[in-house]
Amino acid sequence: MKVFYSETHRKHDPPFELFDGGLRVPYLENPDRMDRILNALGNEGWAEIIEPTEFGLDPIRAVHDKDYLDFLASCWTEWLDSNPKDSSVFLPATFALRHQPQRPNSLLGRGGYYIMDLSACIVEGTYEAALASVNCALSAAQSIVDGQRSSFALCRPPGHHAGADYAGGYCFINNAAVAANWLSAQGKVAVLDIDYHCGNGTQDIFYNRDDVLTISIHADPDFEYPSYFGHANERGEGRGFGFHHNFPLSKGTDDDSYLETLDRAMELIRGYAPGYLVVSAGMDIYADDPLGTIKVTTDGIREIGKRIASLGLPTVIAMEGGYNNEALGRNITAFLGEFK
Ligand code: SP5
Ligand code: ZN
Repeated sequence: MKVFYSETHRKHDPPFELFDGGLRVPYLENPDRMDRILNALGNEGWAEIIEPTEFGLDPIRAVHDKDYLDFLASCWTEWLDSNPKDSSVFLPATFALRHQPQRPNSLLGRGGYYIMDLSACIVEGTYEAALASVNCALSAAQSIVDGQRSSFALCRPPGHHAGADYAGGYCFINNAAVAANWLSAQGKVAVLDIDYHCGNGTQDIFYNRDDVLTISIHADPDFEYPSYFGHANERGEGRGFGFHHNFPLSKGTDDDSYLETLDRAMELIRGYAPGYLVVSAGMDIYADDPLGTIKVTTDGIREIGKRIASLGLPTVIAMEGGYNNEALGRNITAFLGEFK
């Protein structure tokens, strides 16, 4: 299996994020995650690690707002120019609420306008890393159009919380959405998001579209991040109505009940009959994930892979979350091994 991966992710290495109550904790979405996965893939023998192709900004601009991308590009130098007392990361201190705010000019104002929470820390190399990450997803998409059955985009930073004009949840550019939108020029696309958290950015980006079916299986937003998206009654809008589905799960969901939900999601994909599938593959569904509350085992993850692979669709698998670094390698190889 082709695995698209760039070392550039190492330039995005924020020293901390802020948890509930403002606790500074070491950044969970860290470069070591990739090392664990690369190590495990190296031991398998079927993974061919490939540098991504540079696709330029056009396919990214087709999904993301230009002003938002400009903000990501210039944020760090503007931050340093503002002589902050502590320049270790850029994070906003205010957040734009529901009332259609006007876009402010100040850097901190734009931060609160474009960033959803206190995990999407921007450092010097964030934009460059996010571009390399989305190029991995686009390269994987290109490879399946060229005839690969399935390819893995080993994306870091992840993407599924990033909307057309906002960052959040460790995500800046929505890798899976950019790949899905790029593939949609070739035929109908389904996006299946199995990360533990609702793929709110992907949901948002395709909410009004019927040419990309989006499905997310995740912890119920009634108790879990991202809180404001991911309820079962969010079904799409306009011509997109009926083309988005959320499957909220309760705490403690085990393999059997996860797989029952997956089967329902897969029935919807079969009914839609897409030409391509993009899987947002977060491994934070794992029982011992530090951010998770559900109880899917490594064997469960293998079975999830097997069932998704049985759809027989040309598939891009894009890396999303998963924060038990020690288990990340074996969980990803269990999942991907069913597609190889
Ligand atoms: C891509 C991805 O998986 N992003 C997830 C971002 C989730 N951030 C939520 C942080 C919530 C902090 N709560 C800590 C409770 C730890 N027990
Ligand atoms: Zn997640």
